[in-house]
Amino acid sequence: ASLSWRSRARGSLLLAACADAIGSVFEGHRGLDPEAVAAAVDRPKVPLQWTDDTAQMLVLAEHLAAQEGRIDMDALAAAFGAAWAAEPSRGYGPGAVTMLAQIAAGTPWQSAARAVFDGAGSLGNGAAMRVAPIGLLPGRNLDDVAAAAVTSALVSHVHPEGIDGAVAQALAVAIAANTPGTERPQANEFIEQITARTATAAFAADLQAVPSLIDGPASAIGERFRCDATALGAVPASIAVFLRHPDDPRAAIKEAIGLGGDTDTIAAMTAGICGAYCGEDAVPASWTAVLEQAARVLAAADGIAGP
Ligand code: R7I
Ligand code: MG
Ligand code: MG
Ligand code: MG
Repeated sequence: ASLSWRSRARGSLLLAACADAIGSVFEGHRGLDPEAVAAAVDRPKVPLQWTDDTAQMLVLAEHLAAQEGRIDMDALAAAFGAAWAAEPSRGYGPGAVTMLAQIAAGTPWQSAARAVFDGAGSLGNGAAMRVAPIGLLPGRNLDDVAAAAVTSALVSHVHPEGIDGAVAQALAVAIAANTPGTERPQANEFIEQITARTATAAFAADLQAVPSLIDGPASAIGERFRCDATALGAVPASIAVFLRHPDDPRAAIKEAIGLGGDTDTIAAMTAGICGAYCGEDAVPASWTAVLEQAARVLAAADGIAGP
């Protein structure tokens, strides 16, 4: 039977939220013990409490649902600011805190987003980590997805690499959601569809390295990419792990966390792509049962996927 769009949206948001929670225990650590990672995935710490990645992903999904798939940049920026102000201890990045505090205090996002990192704007992975809902809007072609990803990024991440991270991750989710479950995603084609729509030479080069990392050892991913809180360091690595384990979210999440570094975010982005490909039935029921605000995650998915 073919997967419904709703099942794919639910699978993506649920797995992203679960992986964020499971991966957050290891964020910032390097040289992780594979057995400790496997234990954390197979017997996670209960309840599954997610971080800023999922907090912002839910804000974006709920915004899109309320606006019938459109983005009102002023309202979206205000909603991110309000979510941070309500729960500032979700593990936000330092640039994000500076920017969201300004937005919450009434500074226009146009100046707040541009001011961080000495005026360069953030190249962090924050615009990418929250973007899955854009790849899950029904009836969009890949150019539409890329354009909406740019718009969603600009309220906080104006550096070209911060934007490219959101474009690449949104496209990965969209391509996965449009791949029939009977077909395995093909790495070269998957990457070409993304690089046709990213803007920077850095993203083109790193994404083009991904197909060579599908069959070798996982350690080669950690050697090629920084696996840190930057967009360039995290997004190509996440796509690589997905392409290695498209229909096995547990294996994908173990491998993503095992890279070390930005473990919640890389695991969440990897899992968000897996869920778009596999659908809701691939989410371990034992995880959903202990996931913080699981009903809200499901409602957010249904809100963007439609009936
Ligand atoms: O992008 P952002 O929201 O961070 C997301 C990360 C994820 O790991 C979450 O789980 C959470 O832990 O934070 O927040 P930013 O602070 O804007 O960017 C993240 C990091 O990217 C920063 O702390 C910097 O290390 C790095 N970074 C930059 N470094 C140098 N120059 C971002 N922009 C720059 C830059 O211009
Ligand atoms: Mg986080
Ligand atoms: Mg953090
Ligand atoms: Mg993180």
